[in-house]
Amino acid sequence: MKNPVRVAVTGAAGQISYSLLFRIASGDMLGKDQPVILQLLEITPAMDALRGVVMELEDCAFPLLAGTVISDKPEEAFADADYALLVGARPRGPGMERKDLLEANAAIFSVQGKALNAVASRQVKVLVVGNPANTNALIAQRNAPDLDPRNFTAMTRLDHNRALAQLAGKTGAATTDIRQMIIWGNHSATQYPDISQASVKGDAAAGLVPREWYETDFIPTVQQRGAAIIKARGASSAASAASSAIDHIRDWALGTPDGDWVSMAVPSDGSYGIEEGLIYSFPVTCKNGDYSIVQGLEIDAFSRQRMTVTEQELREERDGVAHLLP
Ligand code: NAX
Repeated sequence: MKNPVRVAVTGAAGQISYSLLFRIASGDMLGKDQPVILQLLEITPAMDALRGVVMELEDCAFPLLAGTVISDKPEEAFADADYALLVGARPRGPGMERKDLLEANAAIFSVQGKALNAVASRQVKVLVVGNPANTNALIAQRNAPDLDPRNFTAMTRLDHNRALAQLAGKTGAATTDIRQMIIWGNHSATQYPDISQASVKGDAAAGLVPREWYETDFIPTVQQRGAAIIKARGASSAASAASSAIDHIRDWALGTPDGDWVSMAVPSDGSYGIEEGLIYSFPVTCKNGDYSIVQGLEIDAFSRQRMTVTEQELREERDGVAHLLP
């Protein structure tokens, strides 16, 4: 058996974590041969609820769960963390403007970025799930100057998986028949789900579905899926978000399959003309615990326009919290 790794999760008493923690502890994320120590962060008023979650984790008697730490202090929860899944965030309250939401979260993620910088493993892999995920990841990254910026990512894998499900449904295929889906940009309604590179059982996806369906049904359905779930369920996506977080870290740590890629929001290196430093979702391949942005894809005018819209939104979010960035 391998030595245990430390996995920090914030917002650990929330609804995504209620699904996520059990999947991590059962080995779905890092493999059935990898013991884990969970290091769980919550705000002080949620510590009792968190103790209840830990009781349930104990009661599962997971063979791979080598320990559990709970804390309301980021420096304790992130100590020597190999992975940090930043799920907790400030939700939008009544009367709260987008700007207020950005600022409230900037405060949380600057504190957490500093704590990661101080105490986490120097190789820590960070996934931000809490919204606005891309900009929260940017804030955490900028507050962690001693860590490699490439180790800060945000989650667009749920959008990627939603896109796979929509295309599979339309073409009567299985999601596993689809390769090379892309989500570009922000995890928000401006994201651009792009099927121009995708194939279904080896055939170009764009040739299998009507263009009109793609533009007026597929793209808005994927963009608005989160809102549709809130409307139907009365609560935001939780199990699917947890499942996608598992997928994101698993593929980053253990690699993507040959001939395919996944979508991850990562610091732009200027690829495809996207402003350097923005946390922007790209197609990536992963190997040996590292990712590379897929290069050389042809971008037509339709795609370029949508990629720019979502880039512009990320610029505006960043500029909205510029006074809080070091
Ligand atoms: P919940 O409100 O159920 O849970 C959030 C938890 O975070 C709460 O228990 C809260 O006490 C805790 N928390 C708040 N501030 C904290 C802090 N400073 N440190 C530690 N913990 C803190 O929300 P849940 O449904 O679990 O969603 C969590 C976040 O994921 C939200 O921001 C949500 O918008 C976001 N999502 C992101 C998705 C993505 O694809 N990137 C999809 C799903 C989800 O909407």
